[in-house]
Amino acid sequence: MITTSQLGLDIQKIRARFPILNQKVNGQDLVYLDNAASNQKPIEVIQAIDTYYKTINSNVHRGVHHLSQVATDAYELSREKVRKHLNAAHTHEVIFTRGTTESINLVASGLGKGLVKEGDEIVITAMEHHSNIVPWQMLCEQTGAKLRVIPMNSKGELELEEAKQILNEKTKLLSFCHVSNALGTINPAKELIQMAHAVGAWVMVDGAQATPHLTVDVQALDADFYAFSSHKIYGPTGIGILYGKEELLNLLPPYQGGGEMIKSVSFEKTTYAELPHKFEAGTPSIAEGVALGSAIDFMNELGMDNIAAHENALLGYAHQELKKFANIRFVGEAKNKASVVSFLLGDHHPFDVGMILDKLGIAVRTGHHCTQPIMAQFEIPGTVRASFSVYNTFDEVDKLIAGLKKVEQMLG
Ligand code: 7TS
Repeated sequence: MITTSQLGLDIQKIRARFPILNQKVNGQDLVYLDNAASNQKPIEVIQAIDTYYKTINSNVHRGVHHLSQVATDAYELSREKVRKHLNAAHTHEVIFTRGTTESINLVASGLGKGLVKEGDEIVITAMEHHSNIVPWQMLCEQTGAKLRVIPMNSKGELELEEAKQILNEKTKLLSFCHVSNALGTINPAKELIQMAHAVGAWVMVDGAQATPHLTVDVQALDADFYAFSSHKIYGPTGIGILYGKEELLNLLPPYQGGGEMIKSVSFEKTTYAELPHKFEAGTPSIAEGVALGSAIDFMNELGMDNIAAHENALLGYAHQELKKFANIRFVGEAKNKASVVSFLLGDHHPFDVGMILDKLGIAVRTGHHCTQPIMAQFEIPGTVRASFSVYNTFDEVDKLIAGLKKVEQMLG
């Protein structure tokens, strides 16, 4: 058993910053391995929300009074932190949304207002979360455009040769996950973006599972749109980001109408605010936005490379130990993977495995992970998924393995 990270981070010290981890579940120390669904929050993020409401709560972009200005500054500082984190060219290319799902819907809905027409094609991949399927299906239903899907092989890697055939001059947009939530596959984002740009298509990247683990540089990738959720990167729920290139965000019509997003309103004509406010109707999640900035500070303090190195070590160790089960079936065996291991143990239903692990205090995700087409391709009802964050330990991987041995004893 390896007890500490050999990679420069003091994991016990990091764990101490996550109050939620220090608890018993069903009489056992909590082992939280459902990080791909939502990861836990360090004390700095929790305190940022507390401090916000205790000291600066006020509506943003409105008042000349002191609190409103301080709240606006704190909220806008977070936007700048996100810009820097993604290496976006401009702060106004960073739109606050409710999360990845809303970011994708914002773009799909905007394209539906005259930018996508019958005969156009929208391309996604076989490994998308429902959030990156359904909005495009709705857009296609509405406009008569056609949805096309880049297939993947049995390891859970995209078929790039087929992608070249599928992308063509009719393709209006390619949208794909940077990292798959169910398989852990890291997709070759830059290559896919180049392929789509070569046929004149725009590209949206679903970064929900990449931003917790990888350094993302939207300019180096040349992504047109990039979406992620705060709650998967140690930040609060209810807030996320849509990055978009300025010229494309200017082309897209507003998503929702209301306060904040206008320049002037009369009953005859309304004009819209400049970016980013054009896409931010209504009072936003201010405390959450401020706390997202603290989550980004947390990740930068640790270093994205250190986070990735620790998580990769955990993933490697988990694979090595899981392989020792004679009847394990891995779902997702791509060469390039991040932080997720999905598997089936014999013919035990994932729910049964998950329930027994829960009795042992071990939280894993079971089911289809909002990726039913992936499960259909592999002809399985779902998987057991363990996913790692920086605070997880090798000891916790050992507990997972011991838990699975118990599952075998109980279920045969
Ligand atoms: N895209 C991917 C790749 C995701 O993993 C998720 C959430 C979403 C989009 C949607 O993010 P949201 O924050 O807008 O809900 N994934 C998961 C998961 O794997 N288990 O629970 C949620």
